[in-house]
Amino acid sequence: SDAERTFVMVKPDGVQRGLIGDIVSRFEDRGLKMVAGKFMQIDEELAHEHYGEHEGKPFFEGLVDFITSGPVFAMVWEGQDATRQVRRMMGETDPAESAPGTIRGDYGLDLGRNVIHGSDHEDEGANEREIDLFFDDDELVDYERIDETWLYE
Ligand code: YYY
Ligand code: MG
Repeated sequence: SDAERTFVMVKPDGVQRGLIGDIVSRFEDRGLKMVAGKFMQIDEELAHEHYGEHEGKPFFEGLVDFITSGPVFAMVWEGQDATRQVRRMMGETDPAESAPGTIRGDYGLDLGRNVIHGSDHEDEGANEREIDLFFDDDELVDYERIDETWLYE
């Protein structure tokens, strides 16, 4: 398998609403492997770096206020085609446009409160950039899941 790593984060609304466990379970059940996880508070500087591509847009200040408003659960997930598969499981950016069965489609109604972040698979290298921004190298753990030989041909 061509294993790939992607950055995922339960946003402050997801944490406050008690959705961490469910979201982690969805990725675990899919066969993805968690290789890093950190419960943390994002400060203003990290928020600006993480969402730098959106600086200047009308929703930017609200987005920074929201993402710094409470704890988040940052993770790195590994697996075949992980970045794209996580985005598919998340749904669309707007929960109102997200299919039921997706995370945003099951748990959100409002664009500005969409529960989860995942690296953009259409933005080359976004996954590695975001992993580096949130985690030190020694926070990423190499190990095998017992079901790995059954998950991949
Ligand atoms: O990658 P993704 O989170 O799906 O969407 P982005 O276009 O990168 O926007 C980041 C974040 O900003 C989005 O999750 C919600 C918020 N946002 C917003 O509040 N209003 C918009 N018109 C667009 C995005
Ligand atoms: Mg994005």
